[in-house]
Amino acid sequence: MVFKIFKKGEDQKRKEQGVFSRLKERISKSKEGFIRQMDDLLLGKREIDPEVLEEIEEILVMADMGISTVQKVMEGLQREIDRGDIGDTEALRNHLKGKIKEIFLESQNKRTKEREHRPHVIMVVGVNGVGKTTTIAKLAYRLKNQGKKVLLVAADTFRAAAVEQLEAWGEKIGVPVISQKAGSDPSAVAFDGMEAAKAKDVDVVIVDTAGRLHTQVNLMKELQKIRRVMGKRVEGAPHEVLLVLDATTGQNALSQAKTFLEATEVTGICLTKLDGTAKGGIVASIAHELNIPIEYIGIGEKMEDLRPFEPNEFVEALFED
Ligand SMILES: Nc1nc2c(ncn2[C@@H]2O[C@H](COP(=O)(O)OP(=O)(O)O)[C@@H](O)[C@H]2O)c(=O)[nH]1
Ligand SMILES: [Mg+2]
Repeated sequence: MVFKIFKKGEDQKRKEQGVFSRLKERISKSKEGFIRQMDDLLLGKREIDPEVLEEIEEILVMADMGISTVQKVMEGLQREIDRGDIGDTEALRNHLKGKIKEIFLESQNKRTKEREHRPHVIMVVGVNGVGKTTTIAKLAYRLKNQGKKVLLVAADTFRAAAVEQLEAWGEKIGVPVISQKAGSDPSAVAFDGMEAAKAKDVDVVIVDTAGRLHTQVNLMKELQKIRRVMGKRVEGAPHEVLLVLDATTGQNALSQAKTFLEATEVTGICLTKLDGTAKGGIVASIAHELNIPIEYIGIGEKMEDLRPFEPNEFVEALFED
């Protein structure tokens, strides 16, 4: 048996450091918003008293981590304190970091691993304005750079602007877009999209959908119809359903998510606009309460600003100075 040792090249290392520092910079609002507060609280204190714990709990709730998630984190910490595992405030900070990572890891193991279907169909859902179309463009850009053949499908046919927006992105990043005129049946566009995907032999198809149906029943019917049409043309499609949520809407994002979860099956979450909020605790709240993996995070409006969500990296970026 031959063992190979893969050493990371200097270039690769530098690139990773660059990526990490950009993440840190982009989520600095959250860092200032709540990690700094916690550090100020712990500064100069060595003893862990009930008041310190209460204040940490409050800071986490204020950062939109959600009561039930905060409770889970605090209970875990309390157990470790009782066992004598946490001696001082520095250890407390480290254990808190660990507890937050644990919350993520529980939901992340259900993550979409391999895109083995060809074409692999990703349906993107979410309320209007959360960043669906932009996320689709960013994702297509990412996949294209990985050498994948990508096709976009403009099944948000409610407004002409929505179709045009996707077409404009497609042109900019050099990825074809299947569309019909505004007002047409989204399922018909989805149908065309599947046919084109097979004809063009693409690797990944990403389908944009409308998030502004008047009632829950309408939403459910529409999404089911699109799914059915796609499933008939491409076996197993959609293979992934990505729910896009806007981090700046805080706990509202959670109630939106619940509405969508009732309307359709969701395999993963993309949480956008993390650069625009000081309450990054929402990431943990979503991971814990929905128990659906967070696949991607959006940290800006540039094409590079969509990242696969890596819990360790994210928590380190949040806690590191
Ligand atoms: N700052 C920031 N803005 C974003 C992000 N993702 C999307 N946006 C912006 O959110 C707005 C709505 O996005 P759009 O894709 O049209 O949302 P849709 O209605 O869900 O398709 C646009 O101005 C985007 O540039 C992000 O990660 N960070
Ligand atoms: Mg859109």
